[in-house]
Amino acid sequence: MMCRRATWPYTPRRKRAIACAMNQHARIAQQKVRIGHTACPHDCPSTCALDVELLDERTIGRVHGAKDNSYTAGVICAKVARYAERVHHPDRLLKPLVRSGAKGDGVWKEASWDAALDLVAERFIAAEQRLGSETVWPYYYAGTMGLVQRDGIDRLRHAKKYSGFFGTICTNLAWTGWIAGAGRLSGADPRELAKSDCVVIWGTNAVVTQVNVMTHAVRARKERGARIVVIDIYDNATMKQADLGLVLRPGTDAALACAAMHILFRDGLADRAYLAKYTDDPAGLEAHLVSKTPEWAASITGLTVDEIETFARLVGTTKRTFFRLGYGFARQRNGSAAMHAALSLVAVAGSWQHEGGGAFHSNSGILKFDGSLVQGTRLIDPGIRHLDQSRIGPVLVNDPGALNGGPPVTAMLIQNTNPANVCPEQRLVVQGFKRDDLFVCVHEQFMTDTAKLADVVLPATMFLEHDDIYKGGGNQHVTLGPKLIDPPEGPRTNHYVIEELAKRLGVSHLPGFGMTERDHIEHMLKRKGLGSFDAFREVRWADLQPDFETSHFLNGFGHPDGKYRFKPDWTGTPGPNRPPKSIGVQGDVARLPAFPDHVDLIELPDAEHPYRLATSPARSFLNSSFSETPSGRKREGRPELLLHPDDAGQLGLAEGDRVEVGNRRGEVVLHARLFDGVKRGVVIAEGIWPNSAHERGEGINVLTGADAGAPYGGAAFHDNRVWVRRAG
Ligand SMILES: Nc1nc2c(c(=O)[nH]1)N[C@H]1C(S)=C(S)[C@@H](COP(=O)(O)OP(=O)(O)OC[C@H]3O[C@@H](n4cnc5c(=O)[nH]c(N)nc54)[C@H](O)[C@@H]3O)O[C@H]1N2
Ligand SMILES: Nc1nc2c(c(=O)[nH]1)N[C@H]1C(S)=C(S)[C@@H](COP(=O)(O)OP(=O)(O)OC[C@H]3O[C@@H](n4cnc5c(=O)[nH]c(N)nc54)[C@H](O)[C@@H]3O)O[C@H]1N2
Ligand code: SF4
Ligand SMILES: [Mo]
Repeated sequence: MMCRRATWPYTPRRKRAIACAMNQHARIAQQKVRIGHTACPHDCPSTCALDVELLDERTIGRVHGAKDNSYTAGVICAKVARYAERVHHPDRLLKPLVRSGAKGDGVWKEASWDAALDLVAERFIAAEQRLGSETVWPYYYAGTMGLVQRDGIDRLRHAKKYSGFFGTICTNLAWTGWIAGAGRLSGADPRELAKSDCVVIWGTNAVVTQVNVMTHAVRARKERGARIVVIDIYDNATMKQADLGLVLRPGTDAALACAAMHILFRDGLADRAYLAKYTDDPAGLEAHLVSKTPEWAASITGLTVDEIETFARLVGTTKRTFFRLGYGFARQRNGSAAMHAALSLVAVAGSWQHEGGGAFHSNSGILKFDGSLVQGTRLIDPGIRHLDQSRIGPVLVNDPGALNGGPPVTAMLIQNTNPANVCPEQRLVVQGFKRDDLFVCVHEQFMTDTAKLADVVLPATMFLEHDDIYKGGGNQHVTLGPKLIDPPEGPRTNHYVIEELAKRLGVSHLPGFGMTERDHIEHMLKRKGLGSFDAFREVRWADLQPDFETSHFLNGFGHPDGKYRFKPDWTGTPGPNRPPKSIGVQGDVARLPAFPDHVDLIELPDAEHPYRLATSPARSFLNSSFSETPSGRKREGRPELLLHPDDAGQLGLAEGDRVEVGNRRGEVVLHARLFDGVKRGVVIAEGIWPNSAHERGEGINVLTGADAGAPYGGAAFHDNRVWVRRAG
């Protein structure tokens, strides 16, 4: 049969179908409904505990935040509250599809599950026979954060010695900077935000990306009169809530941090007793900072000296200052150094000693589960080459450097991610996916940009339809997500696909295979001392926050000597994001600063590219997800470029004009939105729209670079030099 092609815009028929489903839910919701308990599976630091209205065995109503979860506190984002739009969407994939035209043509033949899986296994075996096991590259990310459905693909790749996956796209620049200083990826209890007197929200658009941060921050303001500071590159939704909003130039946060530390030392506000006890070289730092004056930082950041002085005095005189450090400001080529500099300010102020003070970025380091069975970690062959997730473009066009000495990739299984849309250097990614000698199987919920380029598409269940367990990144809970409704006829779980392929590929006898989702969850819970699946279902979640001393590093930071490092070992610090041997340290490590400092390791504007572009998140989308739901699409409107009115004037652009944004990697057409909450020379494109929502069918990531950030890799999504001009 001929299947659907691109689905934009919504046809009247689809709109009617969705409206009809929503009305039905509204009607039924009037009656008393059952509530199911689960966790949000999406790639969002909040990992909210959810109460879901269950209308019948197959249908949900509204989704609510669990009121009795101390982090979620009853609040979730609008996009998940309306999850009925997504789970009951008429465009969900329901049948395995096999390509029957040219790649990307949108002509498919339906297949049975068995036939589709047989075909995938056959092609994987043939590829392996031709070029060895490393020619197969399983590729996945965090579309679901469930430990079983997300990580099971690892078990298959380890068992089969397929190419390794170095997952860099999101966390590497940020985590590396944090761990370089603190030695461990954990921090003050994020609920302590509510007990602070000053909350610094740094490089995260929390209102949009992790709304629960605001719940606790606003509580501090209401109950204690706390001041909220927001540091970003534009006056975004979070800054609108701030008492002090600092709009700086992208990639200059380290300069602000250094000047603030300079002021604390200068004015006797540095906590010298704390520094002597807990840090590696406070005297060296102080000497280094002598030249890092507010005037120096003002010229780099574009902030006024007054703004810098005000900020420094506020954090230096408010003991309970809580720094909530986000990912966004680290998505620059100097992002690891920026994260480290911001964290160093926390140490100089001595904020860690106080309840409601200190800093938080991620709890990944405290929420470890035993991956021996689900990920098959015992099956790892250390000799297998790894490939960098963010460098999929260069990998797929056979760039020898990106292939790390191994064979070209000729077969892929993709779950929980949409690389043809979200990865940098999109032109290379798409060109690679179109290679005739590459076989790609995509397991998906929707016909994404990546699925459209596949050879086989398998329909996937959604989180409400399968069992899993979730750990928070931005909170301290591990939360159960049991199956609450039956899936429609057709979609199957990631776990099913991995198990079925394992059988066909001859590895199903190895440890970790042959277990159910529940078996895996129960194994992990038991190893962690959290009891059985059924017992955990009753309690719903566990709070794994370590005690105050540990959380605030008062019994030592994570390095062997227990000290915070102002002088990081940029290439020798261990951590979860350290590159495997076959990849090694990345980027211009020689330019990383010995002490916290600003380094111009960013795409500086030049004559051809006078503007700096950031690709910040949109409120109603979550990465590449939710662009399919009608309310999300409606709220976001169309792909736009925020630019300063004076820049627009100079370029002869008016509100709504078509504008071309480009660089050596490509060009994209957007619509101009004049906005004075951004520095001149900086432009913002919010949201990763589907490629098909753009004029030429190419998305914003045509403009972003796949060169790995220093020292441990990562994609600098907000660090792009571009030209901006009226579109022809
Ligand atoms: N609604 C929504 N929620 C999301 C997502 C989404 O796409 N949409 N994505 C999810 C994912 S995967 C993640 S990792 C998290 C990320 O969430 P965040 O930690 O919030 O990180 P980002 O979304 O990358 O960017 C946050 C902010 O950093 C700003 N920024 C960019 N460059 C700089 C800089 O140099 N300095 C400073 N100070 N600020 C800068 C951006 O303009 C943006 O306002 O959010 C998750 N939640
Ligand atoms: N320009 C620009 N690009 C960016 C960013 C940016 O800020 N700017 N942010 C980057 C970041 S931080 C990240 S994390 C990446 C994320 O990019 P993606 O990994 O693409 O993000 P998601 O939207 O979370 O999930 C992808 C897919 O997983 C599918 N999925 C969800 N659950 C399941 C499941 O149970 N089974 C299967 N088989 N599929 C499932 C969804 O349908 C969705 O299509 O994007 C990066 N790209
Ligand atoms: S805020 Fe994040 S974790 Fe919470 S419901 Fe929304 S997407 Fe899910
Ligand atoms: Mo992310």
